Amino acid sequence: MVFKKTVSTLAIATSLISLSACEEQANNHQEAVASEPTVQDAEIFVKEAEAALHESGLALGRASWIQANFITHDTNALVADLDEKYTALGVALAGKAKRFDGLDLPFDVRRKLDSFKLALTLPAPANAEKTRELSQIKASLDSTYSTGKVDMEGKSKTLGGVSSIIASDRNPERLLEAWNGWRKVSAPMKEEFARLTAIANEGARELGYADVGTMWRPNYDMEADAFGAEVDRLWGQVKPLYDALHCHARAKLSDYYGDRVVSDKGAIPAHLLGNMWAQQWGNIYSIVKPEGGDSAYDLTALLEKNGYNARKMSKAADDFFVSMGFDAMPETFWDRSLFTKPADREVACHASAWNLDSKDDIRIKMCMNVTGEDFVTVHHEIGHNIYQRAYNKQDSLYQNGAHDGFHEAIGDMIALSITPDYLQQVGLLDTVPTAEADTAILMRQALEKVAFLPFGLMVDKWRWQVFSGEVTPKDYNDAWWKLREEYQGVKAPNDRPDNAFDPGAKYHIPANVPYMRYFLAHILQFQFHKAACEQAGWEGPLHRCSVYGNKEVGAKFNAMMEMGASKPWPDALEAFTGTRQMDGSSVVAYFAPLKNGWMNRTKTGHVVGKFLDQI
Ligand code: X8Z
Ligand code: ZN
Repeated sequence: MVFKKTVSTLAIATSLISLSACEEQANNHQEAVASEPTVQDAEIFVKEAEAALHESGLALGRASWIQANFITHDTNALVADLDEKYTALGVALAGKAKRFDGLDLPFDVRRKLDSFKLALTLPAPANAEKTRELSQIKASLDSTYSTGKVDMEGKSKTLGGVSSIIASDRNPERLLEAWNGWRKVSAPMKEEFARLTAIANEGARELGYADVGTMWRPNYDMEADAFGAEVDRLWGQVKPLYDALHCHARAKLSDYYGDRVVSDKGAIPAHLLGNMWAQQWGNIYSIVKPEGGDSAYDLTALLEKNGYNARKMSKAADDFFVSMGFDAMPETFWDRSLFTKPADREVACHASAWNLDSKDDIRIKMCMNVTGEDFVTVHHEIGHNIYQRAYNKQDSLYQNGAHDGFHEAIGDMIALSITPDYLQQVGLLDTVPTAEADTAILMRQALEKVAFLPFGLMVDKWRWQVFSGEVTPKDYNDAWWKLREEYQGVKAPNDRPDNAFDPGAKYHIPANVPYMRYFLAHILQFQFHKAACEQAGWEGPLHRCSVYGNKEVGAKFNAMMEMGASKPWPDALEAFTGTRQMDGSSVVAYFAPLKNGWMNRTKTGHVVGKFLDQI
């Protein structure tokens, strides 16, 4: 995998030359050997196929970078073209890998062969026209999202524009207008999304899977059904915490807006939670803050006060990793990354991290604002870069996360160390607040992290239902809102139009990025954080622990990351945490002072966790 945009599972790799060369080599080889393949045949196949994918990665990688930084008709067409070739190569290799299915093989050969079968996020059938159509649809959905505009108040607004209204406005009508406006952008995506689903499912079936979802789930070193049960188990561990937060936030919103806008029973209308998708609720802190809530610092205000800009925020994230013993980002990172939204062209603003040469040409692409939220996000993105560089000595097929949830958890784990002590050390905070501020600090964190959990879970619950055919296009939107209510306790603020396709208003649906990784990352980052704090000998509450400057923790973290995807993920988890299971109890432990203290004492009489119950 030469190129990898970490928001995508697969290492995108393609080139026409290497496709035909590889096919030719594979065909010649097939003719040369008897019909019964040998271990040596498998080894040769894996080596050649891995090299072909690796080499061809450069072309699509560079084209995708240019397209994401300069979206035009032509850059979209170039990416569609290269993506088509990559998909055809991936499908051909996966098909050929099947030949070795029954063979007893060395561990690495088997692991790599299996990875060919699972590598494509969206496989195409072995049909040139459909492969082309799939790549064109992908490019079209992607650019529809990234260039979407909302006509509001006589102006044409970007997602950033309507998102900042949702984040800061408190007028329910204006919030509703921004919320509905952005969903007009996704309505026209529905037909293309349905067609994409049909083609990719056909591709998955040709590779021996029931559907695309059944092909996504075995990416976690376990059977598809076992993985479904695993995420439900993890959700069961953290659900009581979410229910308590939901109950509290709903009561506060109801007090603030009045019962006519928010009832203190049932689901919360989705436009009032400070985020376009109601996935993180930190922007309504001022409404839901606990007593003494102003004793916690406001990170946005601290950054503004101290003259931070996008580069300075990125430098702070880089410095954090350096303090733990990692090399600083290379010069090219600072020269080639995109840090702020350019005024004169269309770019894909959704934040991402890239590795263009599978060595150290690592970059981020963000439309950063000076906010606490983006400060955390830039740690998230640079965390991806740190992981990419840590595993760059691995074979190309192993240059990936232990699983995709690990990749999403690295930078987030570091951001959990942005504590008052740390902020004081780097000169952002004058005095460290006393323990009296803990409830407030934890509430801010819960609004970001705990609120996210059911959203992280339901997005792919929906997609799995769509891929399996349980939900058909006519029910796309209703099924989406059913899951939103069931897991998040969030409802559409008004009737949805017949043509609505609200899932498409969330980046990862038109961009085809699997989403369960973020749910897993929100479990894993707390597991990593707790393990790191234990390694550091920390004995206080977890939300006050920072591993800033701790080189021993850095070395151990690096040892896990260096493994890349070379071993099943429980091995990587064990290397850092000493345990082989994902476990939600670290989330629960982190928030225990909030849940067991203040949140449990307030608002008795409110119905906790009964979102659908309107009584
Ligand atoms: O997509 C992202 C990252 C890029 S991998 C910015 N995240 C999810 C989202 O924005 O929905 C991070 C948190 C969840
Ligand atoms: Zn990410």
